[in-house]
Amino acid sequence: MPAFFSVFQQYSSMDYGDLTIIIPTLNEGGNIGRLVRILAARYGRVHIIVADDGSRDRTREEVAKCMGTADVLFLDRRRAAVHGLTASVVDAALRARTDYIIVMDADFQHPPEVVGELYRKLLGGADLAIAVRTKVMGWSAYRRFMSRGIIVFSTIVFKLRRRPVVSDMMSGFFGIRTKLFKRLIKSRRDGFVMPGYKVLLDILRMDGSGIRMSEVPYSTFHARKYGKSKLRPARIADALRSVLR
Ligand SMILES: Nc1nc2c(ncn2[C@@H]2O[C@H](COP(=O)(O)OP(=O)(O)OP(=O)(O)O)[C@@H](O)[C@H]2O)c(=O)[nH]1
Ligand SMILES: [Mg+2]
Repeated sequence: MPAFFSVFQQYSSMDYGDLTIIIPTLNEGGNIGRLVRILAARYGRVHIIVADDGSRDRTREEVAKCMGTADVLFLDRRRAAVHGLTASVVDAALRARTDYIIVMDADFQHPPEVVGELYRKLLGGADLAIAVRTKVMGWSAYRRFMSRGIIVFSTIVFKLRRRPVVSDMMSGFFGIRTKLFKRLIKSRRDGFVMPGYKVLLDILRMDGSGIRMSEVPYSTFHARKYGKSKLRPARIADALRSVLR
């Protein structure tokens, strides 16, 4: 049998029923419906939680339209005490009933096809599987400089503190064993910078010892097709908090 055919068979026969994909959203009406449909079509029995922080556009309606074809839960955090990407992901993770979780953005900067690779790493024994950007197309020089700077800074700080480092410390696209994630949330809740958006950094900072990590490289376009960027200077301060807490 040709090699490519056996790889295809391996992928097509995989069961994703033990996986929950968490997607934090804030005004992603132009992206979320298409993303949920693509994930459901590609990953069969996968569970999806859209953790929404009070979008004022049609995000909720777009998710509702998918409910017939996808196993998707709209987690309405409009009235949550703390808003933020990390708080939303933590909230959704506590509701996951599967053994594995993958966290990804709604705006297609995280390619849906990489989800399968991350899941295979988790099934293969990784506690934490991180999608790492090898090439980002479409970034301004300023954005590239800021990203590089904070990656270098966090790597130095983590090495000095004997914390684990990965090649893309700022990744927001990763998979984790649900048990590990819930244990961290319950025992080290104050270790998460809840209004922040660097949940992976928080996890690495808290529980480095002995966790098995694996990386999946990918390249991406960083220009959004729909919707506005939520990148603000306050976010950079939150990222620094995640490095230094
Ligand atoms: N629940 C929740 N989701 C958020 C919040 N801020 C951003 N998001 C979502 O988190 C993901 C990442 O946010 P982005 O704004 O794309 O961040 P980014 O990729 O660094 O910036 P861009 O270059 O503009 O895409 C997207 O799915 C957003 O909709 C928030 O405060 N709460
Ligand atoms: Mg984005």
